[in-house]
Amino acid sequence: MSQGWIKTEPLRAYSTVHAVQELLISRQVREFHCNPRGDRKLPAYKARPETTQIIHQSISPFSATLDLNIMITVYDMGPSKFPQEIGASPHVRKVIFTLNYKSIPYKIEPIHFDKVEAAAKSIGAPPTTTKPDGTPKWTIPFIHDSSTGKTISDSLLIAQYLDETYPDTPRVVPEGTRVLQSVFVQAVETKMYVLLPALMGKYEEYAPKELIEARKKQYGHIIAPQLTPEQVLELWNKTKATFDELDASYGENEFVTGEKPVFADLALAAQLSIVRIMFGEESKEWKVVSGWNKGRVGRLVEKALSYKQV
Ligand SMILES: N[C@@H](CCC(=O)N[C@@H](CS)C(=O)NCC(=O)O)C(=O)O
Repeated sequence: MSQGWIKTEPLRAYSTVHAVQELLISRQVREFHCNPRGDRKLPAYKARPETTQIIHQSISPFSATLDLNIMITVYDMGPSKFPQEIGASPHVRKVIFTLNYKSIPYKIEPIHFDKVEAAAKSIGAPPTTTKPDGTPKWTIPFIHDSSTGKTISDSLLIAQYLDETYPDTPRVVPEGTRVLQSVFVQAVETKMYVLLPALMGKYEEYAPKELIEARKKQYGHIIAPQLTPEQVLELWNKTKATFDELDASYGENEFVTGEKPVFADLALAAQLSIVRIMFGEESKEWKVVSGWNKGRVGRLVEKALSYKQV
């Protein structure tokens, strides 16, 4: 998803009332997110450190946030249009599932699509790829870890950094598996892109406008303006077939490298959990997807979701 296109639509203008309303909503979202069962005492809101203040002033109306002495800040594309989700990027979910699996506390900062580069530069996050003209390109996710002062970009590199920095947590990029995991994750993403035209309608309800516009520019050539029900069904069947093909490679293993999940498993869960988030747990779409790969997809997403944010 990261290749090829740069969006520079101006940030929408917020009236004061609108900004305050959004800020309140964002606080509710954060409270829900940080304290879903109401069993954690929430400290008072507090101004953020100087650098982050600058990001916030230039990026979004979120100018206040909770300070839970959390060391890791995860930057996500957002805000999502679903009140229960702060950000909207499946790539970021790979990091969130990894942090939850490792029981490492974190907070999420949503960034407007057209401010990713500015935000990344202002905290020193390295670029992850290049634009068609050869200049550097920044993508979400990147994280900042205040305990080490480090800023890391790219979900797999973030996972590896977390393994190395927090060695007492379960390892997700075991020695010698990074390249293979990277190829697996790219393969899963390629399989999912086949379904993209069938998901676009729902995606528009979920993701921020700027991101939708960007994806339309990026994938306009494959997103047919009007799909017939037969064409939609064909896309679903094709995608199911390519995920079912994966099953044979697992042998007796439940997970990619054996009995415990690694980054590749969490990344697969992250990509496919988007269907559950967008359509709902009870939807026919999620029921179908959770059966893919001999039911492994459903089990994997359940497992990934069972690791809660600490
Ligand atoms: N391999 C990267 C992919 C990251 C990626 O593609 N992120 C998207 C998030 S939706 C992005 O930031 N795209 C920016 C753009 O397309 O301009 C990772 O896993 O971190």
